[in-house]
Amino acid sequence: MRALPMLLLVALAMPAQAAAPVEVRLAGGVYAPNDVEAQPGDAIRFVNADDVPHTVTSAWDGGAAVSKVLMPGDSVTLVFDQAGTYTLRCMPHSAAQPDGSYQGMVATVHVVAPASPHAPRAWELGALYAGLALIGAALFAWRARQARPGS
Ligand SMILES: [Cu+2]
Repeated sequence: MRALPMLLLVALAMPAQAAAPVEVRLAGGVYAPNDVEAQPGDAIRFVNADDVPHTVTSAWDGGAAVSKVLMPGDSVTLVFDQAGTYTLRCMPHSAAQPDGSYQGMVATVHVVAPASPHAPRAWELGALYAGLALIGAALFAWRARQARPGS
């Protein structure tokens, strides 16, 4: 029965799998894949593998907005720094809907921050500080004894 906790410890200690660079192909009038999960800082490469031009156009407002025309064979790499959900569309092959969404050649990128396996928990920090306080108290007591004349 002792093997089970050991196996769990090994599994917890395994480093997170490094994310492979994500490539989205624009082919057959669709983004493939059209639903991508990424972590903040990940780069996603969009490659036009079709024989007609497409665009990679952000369907959001703001500083990171992008619109890039990709001729056949062209590519563009976008880095997603902020967590969030991002909709990208091809301008000639998508259409705005009354509710503000888009139909047609559309891709969604979900940027999700991973839960850090190495972030210290509150009780670990507490134990660390308690240990440091004990060491400090022991040093203080030792110094006090050394300084006492005639001891
Ligand atoms: Cu297109």
